Amino acid sequence: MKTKLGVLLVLSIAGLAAAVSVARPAATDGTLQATVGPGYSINLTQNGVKVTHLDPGTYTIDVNDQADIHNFDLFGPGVKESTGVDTIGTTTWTVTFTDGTYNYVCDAHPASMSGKFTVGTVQTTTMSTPPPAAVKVKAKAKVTLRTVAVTATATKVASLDFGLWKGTKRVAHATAKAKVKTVKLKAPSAGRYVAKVTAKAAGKTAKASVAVTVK
Ligand SMILES: [Cu+2]
Repeated sequence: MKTKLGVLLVLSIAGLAAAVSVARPAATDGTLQATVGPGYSINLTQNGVKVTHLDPGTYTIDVNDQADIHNFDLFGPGVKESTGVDTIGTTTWTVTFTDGTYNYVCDAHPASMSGKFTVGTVQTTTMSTPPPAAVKVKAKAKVTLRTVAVTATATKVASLDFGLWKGTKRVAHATAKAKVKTVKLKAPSAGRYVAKVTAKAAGKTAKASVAVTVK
Protein backbone atom coordinates (compact mmCIF):
# COMPACT_ATOMS: atom_id res chain seq x y z
CA MET A 1 0.00 0.00 0.00
CA LYS A 2 2.79 2.33 0.95
CA THR A 3 4.61 1.55 -2.29
CA LYS A 4 1.45 2.06 -4.29
CA LEU A 5 0.81 5.42 -2.65
CA GLY A 6 4.39 6.37 -3.27
CA VAL A 7 4.12 5.46 -6.92
CA LEU A 8 0.85 7.34 -7.26
CA LEU A 9 2.40 10.35 -5.62
CA VAL A 10 5.41 10.26 -7.94
CA LEU A 11 3.15 9.81 -10.96
CA SER A 12 0.93 12.66 -9.83
CA ILE A 13 3.86 15.01 -9.37
CA ALA A 14 5.37 13.94 -12.68
CA GLY A 15 2.02 14.41 -14.36
CA LEU A 16 1.60 17.87 -12.89
CA ALA A 17 5.09 18.87 -13.97
CA ALA A 18 4.71 17.50 -17.50
CA ALA A 19 1.25 18.65 -18.38
CA VAL A 20 -0.80 20.57 -15.90
CA SER A 21 -3.68 20.86 -18.35
CA VAL A 22 -4.19 17.09 -18.74
CA ALA A 23 -7.43 16.14 -17.01
CA ARG A 24 -7.08 13.28 -14.60
CA PRO A 25 -9.63 10.48 -14.69
CA ALA A 26 -12.08 10.19 -11.82
CA ALA A 27 -10.42 8.63 -8.80
CA THR A 28 -10.90 4.90 -8.51
CA ASP A 29 -9.54 2.25 -6.22
CA GLY A 30 -7.99 0.40 -9.13
CA THR A 31 -8.30 -0.94 -12.61
CA LEU A 32 -9.12 -4.57 -13.31
CA GLN A 33 -8.83 -6.55 -16.53
CA ALA A 34 -11.70 -8.84 -17.44
CA THR A 35 -10.97 -11.14 -20.34
CA VAL A 36 -12.84 -14.01 -21.90
CA GLY A 37 -11.80 -16.12 -24.85
CA PRO A 38 -10.63 -16.72 -27.47
CA GLY A 39 -10.39 -20.18 -25.90
CA TYR A 40 -12.47 -21.51 -23.06
CA SER A 41 -10.93 -19.21 -20.48
CA ILE A 42 -12.34 -16.41 -18.36
CA ASN A 43 -10.16 -14.26 -16.14
CA LEU A 44 -10.35 -11.25 -13.90
CA THR A 45 -6.94 -9.84 -13.05
CA GLN A 46 -5.34 -6.78 -11.53
CA ASN A 47 -1.83 -5.99 -12.73
CA GLY A 48 -1.64 -9.49 -14.14
CA VAL A 49 -2.64 -11.20 -10.90
CA LYS A 50 -5.87 -13.14 -10.59
CA VAL A 51 -8.31 -11.25 -8.39
CA THR A 52 -9.31 -13.17 -5.29
CA HIS A 53 -10.00 -10.35 -2.85
CA LEU A 54 -10.49 -6.60 -3.14
CA ASP A 55 -11.06 -3.71 -0.82
CA PRO A 56 -14.50 -2.17 -1.15
CA GLY A 57 -14.52 0.75 -3.56
CA THR A 58 -15.05 1.91 -7.10
CA TYR A 59 -13.11 0.12 -9.80
CA THR A 60 -12.63 0.51 -13.52
CA ILE A 61 -12.81 -2.76 -15.38
CA ASP A 62 -11.32 -3.01 -18.86
CA VAL A 63 -13.31 -5.76 -20.48
CA ASN A 64 -12.01 -7.73 -23.44
CA ASP A 65 -14.47 -10.26 -24.84
CA GLN A 66 -12.45 -12.09 -27.48
CA ALA A 67 -14.91 -14.78 -28.52
CA ASP A 68 -18.30 -14.89 -30.19
CA ILE A 69 -19.26 -18.00 -28.25
CA HIS A 70 -18.40 -16.69 -24.77
CA ASN A 71 -19.25 -13.69 -22.65
CA PHE A 72 -18.15 -12.07 -19.42
CA ASP A 73 -20.95 -11.82 -16.88
CA LEU A 74 -20.04 -10.18 -13.58
CA PHE A 75 -22.51 -10.11 -10.72
CA GLY A 76 -22.65 -9.64 -6.98
CA PRO A 77 -23.91 -7.11 -4.42
CA GLY A 78 -24.94 -3.99 -6.37
CA VAL A 79 -23.21 -5.08 -9.58
CA LYS A 80 -24.63 -6.71 -12.71
CA GLU A 81 -22.61 -6.29 -15.89
CA SER A 82 -22.20 -8.52 -18.91
CA THR A 83 -21.05 -8.63 -22.49
CA GLY A 84 -22.93 -10.43 -25.25
CA VAL A 85 -22.23 -14.10 -25.90
CA ASP A 86 -22.18 -13.73 -29.68
CA THR A 87 -20.26 -10.49 -29.79
CA ILE A 88 -16.60 -9.61 -29.64
CA GLY A 89 -15.20 -6.38 -28.37
CA THR A 90 -13.82 -4.25 -25.61
CA THR A 91 -15.68 -2.09 -23.16
CA THR A 92 -15.13 -0.40 -19.82
CA TRP A 93 -17.25 -0.81 -16.75
CA THR A 94 -17.12 1.34 -13.66
CA VAL A 95 -18.40 -0.63 -10.72
CA THR A 96 -18.61 -0.15 -6.98
CA PHE A 97 -17.85 -3.24 -4.94
CA THR A 98 -19.10 -3.59 -1.39
CA ASP A 99 -18.60 -6.32 1.21
CA GLY A 100 -19.55 -9.65 -0.27
CA THR A 101 -18.78 -12.33 -2.81
CA TYR A 102 -18.79 -11.58 -6.54
CA ASN A 103 -18.97 -14.12 -9.32
CA TYR A 104 -18.16 -14.01 -13.00
CA VAL A 105 -19.12 -16.58 -15.55
CA CYS A 106 -19.48 -17.19 -19.23
CA ASP A 107 -23.23 -17.63 -19.51
CA ALA A 108 -22.77 -20.15 -22.34
CA HIS A 109 -20.46 -22.35 -20.28
CA PRO A 110 -21.09 -21.54 -16.62
CA ALA A 111 -20.00 -24.95 -15.39
CA SER A 112 -16.49 -24.73 -16.81
CA MET A 113 -15.91 -20.99 -17.17
CA SER A 114 -16.34 -19.16 -13.91
CA GLY A 115 -14.53 -17.45 -11.11
CA LYS A 116 -15.22 -15.53 -7.95
CA PHE A 117 -13.65 -13.16 -5.49
CA THR A 118 -14.50 -11.53 -2.20
CA VAL A 119 -14.66 -7.86 -1.31
CA GLY A 120 -14.08 -6.37 2.10
CA THR A 121 -15.25 -8.36 5.08
CA VAL A 122 -17.05 -11.51 4.09
CA GLN A 123 -18.59 -14.12 6.30
CA THR A 124 -17.02 -17.29 4.96
CA THR A 125 -18.40 -20.73 5.56
CA THR A 126 -14.99 -22.35 5.92
CA MET A 127 -15.07 -24.73 8.86
CA SER A 128 -12.11 -24.68 11.14
CA THR A 129 -11.19 -26.80 14.11
CA PRO A 130 -11.73 -24.78 17.26
CA PRO A 131 -8.57 -24.20 19.27
CA PRO A 132 -8.20 -26.39 22.33
CA ALA A 133 -10.00 -24.94 25.31
CA ALA A 134 -7.79 -23.37 27.93
CA VAL A 135 -7.37 -25.37 31.09
CA LYS A 136 -9.10 -24.17 34.24
CA VAL A 137 -8.46 -25.32 37.77
CA LYS A 138 -10.09 -25.05 41.18
CA ALA A 139 -8.39 -25.58 44.51
CA LYS A 140 -9.83 -26.85 47.77
CA ALA A 141 -8.05 -27.55 51.00
CA LYS A 142 -8.88 -29.46 54.14
CA VAL A 143 -6.79 -29.17 57.27
CA THR A 144 -6.32 -32.10 59.65
CA LEU A 145 -3.93 -31.20 62.47
CA ARG A 146 -0.80 -30.10 60.53
CA THR A 147 -1.71 -31.84 57.30
CA VAL A 148 -3.26 -29.80 54.53
CA ALA A 149 -5.02 -31.96 51.95
CA VAL A 150 -5.14 -29.89 48.76
CA THR A 151 -7.43 -30.98 45.98
CA ALA A 152 -6.99 -29.63 42.48
CA THR A 153 -9.83 -30.07 40.04
CA ALA A 154 -8.83 -29.20 36.47
CA THR A 155 -11.00 -29.15 33.37
CA LYS A 156 -8.64 -31.60 31.67
CA VAL A 157 -5.63 -33.73 32.49
CA ALA A 158 -2.90 -31.30 33.40
CA SER A 159 0.52 -31.08 34.97
CA LEU A 160 -0.40 -30.01 38.48
CA ASP A 161 1.92 -28.20 40.83
CA PHE A 162 0.88 -27.90 44.47
CA GLY A 163 2.54 -25.51 46.87
CA LEU A 164 1.86 -24.64 50.46
CA TRP A 165 2.99 -21.10 51.15
CA LYS A 166 3.48 -19.17 54.31
CA GLY A 167 3.91 -15.57 53.24
CA THR A 168 6.50 -15.60 50.47
CA LYS A 169 7.99 -18.92 51.51
CA ARG A 170 6.97 -22.24 50.05
CA VAL A 171 7.03 -24.77 52.85
CA ALA A 172 5.73 -27.84 51.04
CA HIS A 173 5.45 -28.91 47.43
CA ALA A 174 4.08 -31.73 45.29
CA THR A 175 3.41 -32.39 41.63
CA ALA A 176 1.09 -34.71 39.74
CA LYS A 177 -0.31 -35.27 36.28
CA ALA A 178 -4.04 -35.67 36.61
CA LYS A 179 -7.39 -34.01 36.13
CA VAL A 180 -8.40 -34.32 39.76
CA LYS A 181 -5.80 -34.93 42.43
CA THR A 182 -5.48 -34.59 46.18
CA VAL A 183 -2.07 -34.27 47.78
CA LYS A 184 -1.22 -33.96 51.44
CA LEU A 185 1.17 -31.19 52.34
CA LYS A 186 2.69 -30.81 55.80
CA ALA A 187 2.55 -27.45 57.51
CA PRO A 188 5.63 -27.01 59.70
CA SER A 189 3.84 -24.91 62.28
CA ALA A 190 0.58 -23.31 63.16
CA GLY A 191 -0.42 -20.24 61.21
CA ARG A 192 -2.03 -18.93 58.08
CA TYR A 193 -1.06 -20.64 54.83
CA VAL A 194 -2.07 -20.40 51.21
CA ALA A 195 -2.30 -23.55 49.14
CA LYS A 196 -1.52 -22.68 45.53
CA VAL A 197 -2.24 -24.89 42.55
CA THR A 198 -0.88 -24.40 39.06
CA ALA A 199 -2.26 -26.48 36.20
CA LYS A 200 -0.54 -26.64 32.80
CA ALA A 201 -2.02 -28.32 29.74
CA ALA A 202 -1.38 -27.80 26.03
CA GLY A 203 0.74 -24.74 26.66
CA LYS A 204 -1.93 -23.08 28.80
CA THR A 205 -1.60 -22.32 32.48
CA ALA A 206 -4.25 -21.84 35.13
CA LYS A 207 -3.83 -21.01 38.77
CA ALA A 208 -5.95 -21.25 41.88
CA SER A 209 -5.31 -20.78 45.54
CA VAL A 210 -7.05 -21.26 48.82
CA ALA A 211 -6.21 -19.89 52.26
CA VAL A 212 -6.05 -22.23 55.23
CA THR A 213 -5.38 -21.89 58.92
CA VAL A 214 -3.33 -24.51 60.70
CA LYS A 215 -3.83 -24.56 64.47
CU1 LIG B 1 -18.13 -19.72 -22.84
